Amino acid sequence: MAAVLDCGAFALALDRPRVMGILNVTADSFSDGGRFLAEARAVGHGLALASDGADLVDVGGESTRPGAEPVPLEVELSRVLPVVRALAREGVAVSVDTMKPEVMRQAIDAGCAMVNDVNGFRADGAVAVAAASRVGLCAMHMRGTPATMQSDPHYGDVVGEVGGFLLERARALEAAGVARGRIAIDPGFGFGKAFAHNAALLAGLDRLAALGYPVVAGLSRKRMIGEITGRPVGDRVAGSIAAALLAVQNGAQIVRVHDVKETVDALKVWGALRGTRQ
Ligand code: HH2
Repeated sequence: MAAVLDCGAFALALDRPRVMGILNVTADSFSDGGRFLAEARAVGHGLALASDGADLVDVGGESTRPGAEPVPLEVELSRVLPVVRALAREGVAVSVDTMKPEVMRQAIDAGCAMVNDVNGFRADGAVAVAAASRVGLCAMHMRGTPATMQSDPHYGDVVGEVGGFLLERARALEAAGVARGRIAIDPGFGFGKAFAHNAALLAGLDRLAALGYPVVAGLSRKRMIGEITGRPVGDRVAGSIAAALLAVQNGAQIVRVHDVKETVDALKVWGALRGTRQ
């Protein structure tokens, strides 16, 4: 497996777990205030995530929560591009969370370091845009669409099926000319998965890592954490950190989180003390 994830202008060394900080530029996150205020707040938050230790800042302009409705192209572009440009100018490694090839293309022109596609580069033209670029690529597994994905998902061997899908997507990218060292894979916790499926995927991350691509895991504040702790979304930091540590222990190289500072500290302690004996 590559010791480095090639993200164009950035080389992400995978000698220790890396943290992708989440920056949502969605209507619900920044509904109050005008567009300038929303942009300024988004950029400020992105810079704060980077100074808290995020190796990548993942900018998303379309919510993919279960039941979420798609956002029109122009709206997504107007939310995402100014933020990508401003953060890239400050030297932040920006990842763009989008399913739309046109958003990918313009975000790449604006200086992003990675494209993170929850749809696994399945949209028409997505693989071609990825192949024409030099940025890092995260291909995620999702069953169905955000509007429908949580209606009674079924799998036989969830780890095998998700792994098969991710390998097929990675090979589709490589067949189009993408170097293997630019590709990361993500099982997509909560995307068309019931609790038991998420739990099996977390336990089986080593099988996904064995496919030979760095594994990204996004469990932060998700419903699964709420189901275990009984806590609302705003009160899931400790639960999310426990899940991030388990993900890393089981084979993930990059964790996608809201609470960067806390997760970075937890990973430092885990990294320094694991394996030590009395
Ligand atoms: N989860 C969400 C969005 N993007 N990307 C990757 N690679 N892995 C994930 O698990 C993942 C993702 C969830 O999105 P949403 O529900 O919109 O909320 P948030 O972005 O705050 O996590």
